[in-house]
Amino acid sequence: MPRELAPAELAEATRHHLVYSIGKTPDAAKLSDWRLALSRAIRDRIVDPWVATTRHVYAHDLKRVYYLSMEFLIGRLIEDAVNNLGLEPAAREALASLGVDFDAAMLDEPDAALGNGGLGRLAACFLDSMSTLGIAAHGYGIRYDHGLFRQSFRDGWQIEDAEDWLAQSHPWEFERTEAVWPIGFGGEVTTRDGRPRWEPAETVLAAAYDTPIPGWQGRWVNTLRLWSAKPTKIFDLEPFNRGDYMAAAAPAVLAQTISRVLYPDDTTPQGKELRLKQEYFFTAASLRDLMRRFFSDHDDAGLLPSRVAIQLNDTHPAIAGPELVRILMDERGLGFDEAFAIARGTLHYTNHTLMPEALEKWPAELMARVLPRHMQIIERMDAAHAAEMRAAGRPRPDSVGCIRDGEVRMGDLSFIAARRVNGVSALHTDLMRRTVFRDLHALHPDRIVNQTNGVTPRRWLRSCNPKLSAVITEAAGEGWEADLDRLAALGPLAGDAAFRERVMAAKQANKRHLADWIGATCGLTVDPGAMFDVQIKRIHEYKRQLMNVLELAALWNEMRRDPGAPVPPRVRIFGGKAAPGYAMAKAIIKLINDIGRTINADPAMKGRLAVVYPPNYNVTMAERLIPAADLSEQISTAGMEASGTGNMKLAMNGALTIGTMDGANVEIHEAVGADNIFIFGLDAEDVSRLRAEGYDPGAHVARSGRLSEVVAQIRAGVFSDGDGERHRAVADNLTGHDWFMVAADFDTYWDAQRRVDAAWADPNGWARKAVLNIAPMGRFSSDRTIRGYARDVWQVTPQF
Ligand code: 26W
Repeated sequence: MPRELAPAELAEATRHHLVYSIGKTPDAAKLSDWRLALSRAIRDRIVDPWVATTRHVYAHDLKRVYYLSMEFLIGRLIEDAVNNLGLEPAAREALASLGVDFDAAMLDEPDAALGNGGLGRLAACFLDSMSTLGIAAHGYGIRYDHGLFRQSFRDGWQIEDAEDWLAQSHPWEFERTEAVWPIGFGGEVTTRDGRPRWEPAETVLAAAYDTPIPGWQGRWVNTLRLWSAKPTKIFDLEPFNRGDYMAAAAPAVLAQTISRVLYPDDTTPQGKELRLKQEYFFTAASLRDLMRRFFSDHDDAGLLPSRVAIQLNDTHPAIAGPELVRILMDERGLGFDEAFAIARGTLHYTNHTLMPEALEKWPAELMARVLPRHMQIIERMDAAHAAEMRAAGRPRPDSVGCIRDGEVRMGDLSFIAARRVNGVSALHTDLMRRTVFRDLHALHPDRIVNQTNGVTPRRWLRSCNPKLSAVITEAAGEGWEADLDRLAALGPLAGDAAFRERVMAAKQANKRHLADWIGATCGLTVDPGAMFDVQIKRIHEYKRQLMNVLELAALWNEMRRDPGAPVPPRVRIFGGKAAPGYAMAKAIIKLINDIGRTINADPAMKGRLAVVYPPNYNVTMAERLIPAADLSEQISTAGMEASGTGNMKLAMNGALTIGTMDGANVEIHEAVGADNIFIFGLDAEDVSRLRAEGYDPGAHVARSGRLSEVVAQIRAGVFSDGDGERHRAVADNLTGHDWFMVAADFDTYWDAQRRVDAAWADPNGWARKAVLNIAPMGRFSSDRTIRGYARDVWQVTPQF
């Protein structure tokens, strides 16, 4: 732990950076100048332990972990740094002495939105845990100029605008001009002295930017290295002299396009060439970089599996298999079998979704055109695997193979090139073995293991919910942030009224704070005494925001029909973005905003029912909403949400869950007990059985009076100024197709919500359940998850 820092010292360091790093005098400084200056002062405190960590790893030749991910949904870094270094009180006092509001300064930093949702945020939580546990790890990704788009609503429709996190300088990164790698594309494969030789047609440079990742208490600092694309030739003078300025700039623009923007899809790959180039660009640069580091103090490539573990965050970096084999064969002169064996000893693959449309498949002709040598190697790896299985007397069924119907299947490629393959919740891993990877699992029965997701309690409890954290420290003592199983100490206190009072007082204070923010930003007055019912996640049909809003409309009908009905006041809060090309998800957003507007405009609902949908849900908004949530909506079609991580964050902050037996909800149910969660609906078996038997959504709608009433209202334009056409697509899909079984689960969902109402009517009982949701959450810390990866996948020993 860096030595204590007095507020005055930090104030002086901040003032120094304001003048000498930012170039501003205190009287002229704006909030962002002070925020940048403080960031520099804090960063100075991170560099020493960073250097010490790097030296320690080299000195002890620790096995290294490389986490390759197209996405790192980091959010703001300033609060992480301040909290992990234990500098929050000092920083708050230091800024106050300089006349600057600490909270405002913290919120002034733009989110690094370098991810879409669950997969990207998980990668960020893992970075925090790997540093906290003292694992020698690097994160490798892309330094997008523009992260996930900024969402706004125009008349209830989602509008996307480019995000611009680098508009101001990013104070936490260091440009590494010495770490620049040429990355080739296209061209052809020739033979030189008997060995294949790839001659790329175009080359871009991958330039490294390092961000230090301090763990809890700053004892260990790992590196996140993000690659930015640069042109080999910055500027073409010849066309410029001819006045053809576009041609002069074109090469640079083209090269930089590779790291220009994050693809905003979190399910259906667009299959665009640029996306494949992005995947190869960062994967190849990362492999070059880690191989240089390996060979800087090892010379036997055969040692790689024992000194390096590479984790592929889904199939997006799957080209790492062929690239590693290429480098070992074509550049280090190894034979194919040895190269392939080394790759299979070093690579590990995590699957995050079973959605068929989300499994990446690249047209073989595109792969052969963009990466001709890799296409050759993929064919060789595939053939070698088939031969190996034949030799083992377990010939591969036709369903298995990296290349099929003219497509390269990145899931199968990742599986055959990996030592371990893991799912992200017990149910998901089980379904992997029984569905998408059934045949590969039969061939390699010990390769698939489970590593249930987790979240970092530093950001998602300590930092975003200081009020509840103080109550937890009273009960569990100091240090629970890095030993979350200590939350168990709260269990016995669930029966202690005074303790419950303190937990709910923290919740109430967070709700009042959020109500003020909703008032200021959405212009809506909400009652902090009402139940805050929250569904925050990407908009997707399988996550069933539609079922949520249909139940809401049915509740509105009920409350109007029977004003005396014992329905406690609720504020239903939505947050989430839809992929720009996902029409049905965007239609669902419009329906939510239309139904919300209708309910909020109904005088009979004042103080009884309100709908809030703040635009541009992101990490910082999650940190604002989660501490104030009473009810957590985890209502996906069973078998479709691989894990979920928002469910863990909300339960950790004392929200009760209403949900299906899907993903990690199953393990949350196990942890909190059936009395402290509201489970409903079909489970994964039921869903596949109903699908097999033939599912008739229309019949289900007809059988539900409440649902058919709402569908009729939608068709009649009740929520759309009488325009029955506006939401026709949603209504038709629901009654005609309903792949995600909203109609089948609607009535049990309604009943579960009424069970929630009954529980809410007993504040002591609710408080007790809230405490019994927090207490067992230790197992959902990403520290537990990373300890699992270290033991079962990477075979590394955490230092702490
Ligand atoms: C190529 C387009 C694309 C991009 C991202 C396809 C799929 C993805 C991700 C795998 C989608 C994703 O974020 N999956 C989520 O991963 C979380 C972390 O493991 C899980 O908790 C969620 O259940 C899962 O939906």
